[in-house]
Amino acid sequence: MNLTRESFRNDILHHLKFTVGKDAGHASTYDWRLALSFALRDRIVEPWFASTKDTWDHDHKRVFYLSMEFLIGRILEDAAINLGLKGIAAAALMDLGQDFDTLVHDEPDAALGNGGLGRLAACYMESMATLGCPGYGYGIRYEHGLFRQRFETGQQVETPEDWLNQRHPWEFERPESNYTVRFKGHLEERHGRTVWVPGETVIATAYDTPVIGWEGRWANTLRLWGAKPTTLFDLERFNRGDYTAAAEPETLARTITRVLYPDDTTYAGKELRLKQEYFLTSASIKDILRRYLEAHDDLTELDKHVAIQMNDTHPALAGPELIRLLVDKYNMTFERAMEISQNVLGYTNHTLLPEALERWSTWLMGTVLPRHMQIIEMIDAAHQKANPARPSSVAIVRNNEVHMGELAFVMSHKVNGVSALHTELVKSQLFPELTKLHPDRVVNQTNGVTPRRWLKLANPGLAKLVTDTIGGGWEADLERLSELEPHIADAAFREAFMAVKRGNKVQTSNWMKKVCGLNVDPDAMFDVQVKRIHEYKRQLMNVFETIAQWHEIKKNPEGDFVPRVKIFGGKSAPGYAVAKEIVHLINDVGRVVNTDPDMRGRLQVIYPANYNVTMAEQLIPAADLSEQISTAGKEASGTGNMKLSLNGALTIGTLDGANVEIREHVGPENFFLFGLTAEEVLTRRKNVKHAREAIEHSQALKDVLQLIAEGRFSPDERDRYHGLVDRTWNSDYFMVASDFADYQRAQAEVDEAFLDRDRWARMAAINTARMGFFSSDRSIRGYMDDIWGAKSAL
Ligand code: CR1
Repeated sequence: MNLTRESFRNDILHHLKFTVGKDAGHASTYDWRLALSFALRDRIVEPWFASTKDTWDHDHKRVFYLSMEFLIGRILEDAAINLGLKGIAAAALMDLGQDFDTLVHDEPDAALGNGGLGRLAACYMESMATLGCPGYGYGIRYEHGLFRQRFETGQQVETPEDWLNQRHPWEFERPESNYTVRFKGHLEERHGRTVWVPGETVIATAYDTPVIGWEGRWANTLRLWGAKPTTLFDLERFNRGDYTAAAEPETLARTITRVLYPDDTTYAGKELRLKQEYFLTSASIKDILRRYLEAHDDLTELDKHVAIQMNDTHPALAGPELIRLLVDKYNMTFERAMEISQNVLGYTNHTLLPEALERWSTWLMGTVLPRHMQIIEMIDAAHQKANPARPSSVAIVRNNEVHMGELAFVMSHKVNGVSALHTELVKSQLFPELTKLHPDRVVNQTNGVTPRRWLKLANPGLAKLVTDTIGGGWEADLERLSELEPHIADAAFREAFMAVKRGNKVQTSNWMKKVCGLNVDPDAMFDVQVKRIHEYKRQLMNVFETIAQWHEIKKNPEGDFVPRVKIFGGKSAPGYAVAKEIVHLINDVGRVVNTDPDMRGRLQVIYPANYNVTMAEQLIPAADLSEQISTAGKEASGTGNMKLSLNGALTIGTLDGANVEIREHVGPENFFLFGLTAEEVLTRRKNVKHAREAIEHSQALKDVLQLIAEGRFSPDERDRYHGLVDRTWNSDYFMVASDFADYQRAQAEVDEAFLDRDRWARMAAINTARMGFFSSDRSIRGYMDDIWGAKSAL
């Protein structure tokens, strides 16, 4: 179908009239945005059908990615770019008196995730479509995504996110695709079989969003489950006038998909969360088997045609659920069912933090999912029997708890970590005993990010420079960025590279003026730390360094300082008091710094509220310095680190997660390394006085803690941070004190490098040129080859 500016204009007008129900004279930005989205969506439908048909016709192996989170962000521009229609769409809109960018900015983020884990799932969906890997994402259609963050007197306040209050133009509701999901009740033995008589049921209904790959050559489906009651309402009670009781079934169902749990680092043990996890898993597994049985009849061959990936342990009930269906519904023996399930399943581990590893009390599991509790015990017993050497300390069920990590490990043929270092730690620290029993099971797949969104869309200036320099095609072959390298010797190229960066910084300065009301100098160094607020990520160390810098300038107001804008972005989990205190401190320090005339042209702190995917697209292309400063051994991979480096920011970072590999790729001379290694952290922690000794050694840090303790940043409540200062002196589990001096040393090197504009330009350009490895296309190829046994259909 030949698409022109004129025909696309007509498509938009058609949808405005017939789908949105507005005429051009009375249409709002929202109406136009919907019309544009529908017109673009039409263009996805053909390749989407074609991909589905191709998969059926050729019986391609399908990959199913089960994830409690998909942090997609906006869809419109991404779809336009992948379809190659951004130019035509913008031109057609111009004819209609509308502005493409304005419509793009009207779209709310689909914020169905917390942070890296959810955003990784979104990048992987896009890469699978780009590579023609036949696949489906399965998730939950949360009514409310991640909360909105506001600051009130510097403190985080959460309000509900409401993306579904508007029409969501990208999805197709599939009321015919629904499954009953059961909870609670009891088990009965009937004719030698176990029968689960449920106590509660809800219906999972599918909502499909097509995911279009680069150049529209292939499209996959993201299937999100919504919950509906099995009986609409209790008519008898309604007629009696008891309206609340009458609505009970509806309330029960809607509660399940009401909200995304806003924490990615702690395990809460809440019944509702377990129900959500089972809801996702059960509906998805049933859907997978239904689709399989439409074309095959031998369930023992499932692994030849199906691969299921569990994104962390959240969908780890996939193992017991698959076994349950194979045994209870399809009459297979337990042993056979377990073997088949293991061949089909894979498990990605995303964290070593003990507080994030899911465990459920056997009581809760037995109450909510009685049949699954039984099957889990059978899995555990079978695994123990097959591996007599297995110590009881790694049993799936121990101390009256079901350990989801061990369950996922045992039920998978492959377990993967998300960076080289993390994978080694998964083997040596998290699952040492299980790795001994199954030495080939744990493999590495270093994370990646999609260059379509994180370069082409987010940084059009740099994308254009890349294309002008090495030609097109890098979008789907990111290793080609290395062809930039010879051009870096050329002064004109470096100029152009820096001009793009400056343009992005000017644009971001204007944006900051709008959202924070502050004038920011685009020639200052943009020093960026954007990610969830967590102690292990050590935003606190960054604030301490900011205070130290402020103090330096105060002591020497006539001195020469490299001007810096400290930019923070990120949300704290609502119940995470220590992280909220850090949020408060950043804002408190910001207020003092930003109103101090001595800081003018030298130091600023910017912390725009409500960091999300869209804000990341704004900030990352404007960054000069990328802060990747987690306590070594704690950040499984990181993906923001990749996005920033890809966009020409230099990293100051520890040897943690994927930083290690980024540094190897960009070269140690183009990376500001500091800090203890993962091993050194463990040794140092044995010294109970590690913090005290480090503070005694650093006058700067001592001063910082003194200033905070005196209430210099909280004059309205001088003792506000006494607890924080006290913890830093006396416990400091995340080693802020121990790494501080070396961090300051590295920051001084950053300043020096930044002063030499040309040297900085080389280093920044080299970062971009050497980031080809970190494309999520490379990651997905790794999964396809090493874990899924899936082939590209293209
Ligand atoms: C990790 O903390 C990693 C992402 C994606 C996070 C981060 O380092 O980049 O996963 N883990 O792999 C997580 O959210 C629940 O665990």
